[in-house]
Amino acid sequence: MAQRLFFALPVARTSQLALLKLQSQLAQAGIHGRMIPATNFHLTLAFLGSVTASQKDALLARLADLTVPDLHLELDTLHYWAKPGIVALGARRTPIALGQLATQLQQDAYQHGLHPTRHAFRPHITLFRGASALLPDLAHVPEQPIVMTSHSVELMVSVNGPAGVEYHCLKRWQR
Ligand code: 3AM
Repeated sequence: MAQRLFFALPVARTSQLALLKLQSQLAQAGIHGRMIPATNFHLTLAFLGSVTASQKDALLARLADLTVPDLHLELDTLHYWAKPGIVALGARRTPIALGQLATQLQQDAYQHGLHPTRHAFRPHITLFRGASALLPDLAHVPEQPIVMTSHSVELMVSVNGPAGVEYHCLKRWQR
């Protein structure tokens, strides 16, 4: 059976706490939508779409020696994408190593018949889905960047559990 897979950076507990604080600040400021639970916070590098067992085995063999750089990112700006109603915390500046890693994984997917990514990589962590438009007075939120450091990349599977979508790590590459 095929699985819905994506590559992501996990979010460390300290960053999760800062993101939860920001989420409640945004909710109090009037953002209505589904709050993403902290266990689902992640930074997507490449979405692979529906992947069969044999495609997954081939992917894991190809990427067995994936090099994970030290990744350090300042999350300092809010994004709002109207169609899915996503409110996300993003980065004004994409570190070169992070952009290269995302491109490598997206190109690998494309070259092997998996989901093609058609838009430029914009690192972000989704905080709300199905949200109403951002209020103008949130232009200066967050007041302080949330610093994210990562030493690992994860291959994640998205499954529909009883309480909604759940993400589980299938494989982790450590620096
Ligand atoms: O919350 P984010 O955006 O980080 O990016 C989407 C999502 O994470 C991406 O996969 C992640 C886990 O669901 N994604 C989902 N559907 C997608 C699609 N059809 C998609 N990316 C591109 N096209």
